[in-house]
Amino acid sequence: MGMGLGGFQEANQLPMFQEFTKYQAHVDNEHRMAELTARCFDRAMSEIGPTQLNIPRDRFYGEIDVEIPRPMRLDRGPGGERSLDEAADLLAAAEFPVMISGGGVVMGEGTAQAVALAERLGCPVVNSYLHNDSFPASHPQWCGPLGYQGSKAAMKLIARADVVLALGTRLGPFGTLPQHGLEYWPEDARIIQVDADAKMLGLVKRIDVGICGDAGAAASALGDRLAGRTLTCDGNRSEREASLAAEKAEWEAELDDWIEETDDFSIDMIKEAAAEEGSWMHPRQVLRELEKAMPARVMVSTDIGNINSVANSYLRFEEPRSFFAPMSWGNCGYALPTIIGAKKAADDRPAVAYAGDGAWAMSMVEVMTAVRHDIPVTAVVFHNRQWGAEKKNQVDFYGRRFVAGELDGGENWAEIAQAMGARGVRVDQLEEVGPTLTQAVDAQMNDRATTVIEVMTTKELGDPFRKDALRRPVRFLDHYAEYT
Ligand SMILES: Cc1ncc(C[n+]2csc(CCOP(=O)(O)OP(=O)(O)O)c2C)c(N)n1
Ligand SMILES: [Mg+2]
Repeated sequence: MGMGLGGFQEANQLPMFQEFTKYQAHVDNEHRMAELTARCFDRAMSEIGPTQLNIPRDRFYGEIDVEIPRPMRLDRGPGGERSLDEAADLLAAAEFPVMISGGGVVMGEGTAQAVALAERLGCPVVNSYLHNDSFPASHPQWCGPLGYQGSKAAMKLIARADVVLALGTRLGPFGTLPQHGLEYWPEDARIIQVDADAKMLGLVKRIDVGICGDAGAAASALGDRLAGRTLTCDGNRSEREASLAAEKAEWEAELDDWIEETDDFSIDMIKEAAAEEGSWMHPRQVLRELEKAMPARVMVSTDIGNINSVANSYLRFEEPRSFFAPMSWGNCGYALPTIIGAKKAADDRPAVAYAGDGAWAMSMVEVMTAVRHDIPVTAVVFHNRQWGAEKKNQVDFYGRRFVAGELDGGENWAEIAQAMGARGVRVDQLEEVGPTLTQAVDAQMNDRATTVIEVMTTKELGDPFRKDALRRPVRFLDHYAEYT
């Protein structure tokens, strides 16, 4: 009744949420409450994203007599016959096919179908960006994630592809950009893209065949079309398997040896840390130790930041719905609240969140939510005393002109966690990293304890998010002349 009069907490919420919802409904009349509520859920499922139901306060009161609609769930098929036939022919003639397994495989619960098709093709399988749980990492054909801070093995193998099957992925820029100095996207390859959302087909990358369908259903339809056929790539299967295994072994060895960053800034930071009081670990070494100590069936959420991005190379999963990342939305403060939600949904699985110290400070009050509501989780906080990801841009593009990049308040995140009723452990010795994670996960599963593990790291920085998004500035003022 009072809309537009400036009452308490009045704001027009629809425009605020418009940009990041798939559908919005406003309840103008309580008699439409059930219909619009149902539509919001149906659209969230069919359009695969968030929807908003906007209910003015006074619409909550009153009695209505309606039939509550039953959920409507799309039965998504494999896609059109013509596009599936064309795709099957391309795959049958491919010398070096490569599969990208994306989030659509996870959301469509199509892992088994993706595995079966990959095995028929004997091809390398790479994960799309931050969908490391879209193919079992122990599978011999798994090569790791493509894109930012991804696997060199995945990139080198896809670079050789003559046909790419992009299964359930929008092929977003973050996941297809050059990385580790490799321009790996196979420009001359024939690209087959499968996505449940037609608007994603051919959006970022040129494609040859677009299949609008469910990733799992499309994989099995393609498998059916290839059954009984002799494929060109059957002829070179053993050579392809050998090069796949060799690339994987080489990348693993490189990760084992990649203890510290070697750019000028990182070298300076390592020296600085050595001269400082206290003990500081190399982020990559910590990530490797955490990886080794990850329990079976773990769910991991990662935040946005430099160390969290580097973590991409060290996170491997066996089952879908194990990896939660803010994706291209990129919101700091994502990991802890997300893992609390995941734990609530899957209480029988260990739940671990990674966050940088900056992002942690944006979100850590939720430790109290975990404690108060008995939703035990384990958080790892990378204490590098800086907004590292932002500073990386200032290193690469602005001559180390740091503006508000330091987080040097001397906080003790372990003690802050204890003050919120959780357990808190500070770790500054590499050999303690794995055992501390193991203990915290045991406490989570057996004593329902939430633990914050604070790991003390140097200020080394890995590659930045989007080298392509920044350029060196032209300085017109003497004051800034040296900052280029
Ligand atoms: C809500 C929000 N605010 C700001 C940013 C911009 N941002 C991206 S990464 C980053 C730095 C993160 O620092 P930290 O969490 O300490 O991780 P580090 O890079 O040091 O590993 C910031 C501020 C963002 N992505 N989201
Ligand atoms: Mg930080």
